[in-house]
Amino acid sequence: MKLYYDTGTCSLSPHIVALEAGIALDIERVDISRKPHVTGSGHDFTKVNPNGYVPVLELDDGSLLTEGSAIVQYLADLKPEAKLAPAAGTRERYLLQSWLNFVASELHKMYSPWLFHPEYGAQAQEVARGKIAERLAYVENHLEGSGSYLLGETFTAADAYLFTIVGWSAFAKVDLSAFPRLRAYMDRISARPKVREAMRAEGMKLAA
Ligand SMILES: N[C@@H](CCC(=O)N[C@@H](CS)C(=O)NCC(=O)O)C(=O)O
Repeated sequence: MKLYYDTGTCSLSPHIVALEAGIALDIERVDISRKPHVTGSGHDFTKVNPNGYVPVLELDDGSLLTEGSAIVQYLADLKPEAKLAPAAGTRERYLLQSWLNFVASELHKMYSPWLFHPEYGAQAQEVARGKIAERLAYVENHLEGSGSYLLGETFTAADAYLFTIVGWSAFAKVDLSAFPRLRAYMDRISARPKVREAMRAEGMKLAA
């Protein structure tokens, strides 16, 4: 299996899930800052994903799976014993999907494009930061009752995704000082050996 990724982007989430699950994964970088997008091996990335974005998972039979929320569930279901996703059909699985969708639509797409494209201007960025702060307050409140992770004491695919997106905060100038539980959650996840391994493999800077 191969994951098309770019360093520190949302594709870090499936990368973490694969390593946490013990799944051997080839990775190929796509420099999404360069247009047209070209894969590390020199191929036109739009042939892989016509939408031009990572992550994309290429399965061993050559078929392709896109959309991070689907990819992490696919990977998690390959190794149920790793408990990265509750069993399909259970109420807990719907809670996982609820969080994945929350992160995708309420956070991921609020940080990006607004905070990564200066051409939107300072006013749009401040509106986005305000909306993100509201959503992070909701997460902060949830973490008060949930335990160490979003679904309780077990790290799941939803945590890999939330960690990845909230990890953009310093770059995007999103202030986390009002969210002590969220900051402790980020520290807890960034200390996980497989999370560090994924970040190192992508060439990211690790906290001491
Ligand atoms: N809907 C997609 C969005 C993925 C996405 O936004 N990927 C960004 C990196 S975080 C990207 O590759 N952007 C490059 C582009 O759109 O050209 C998903 O949830 O997987």
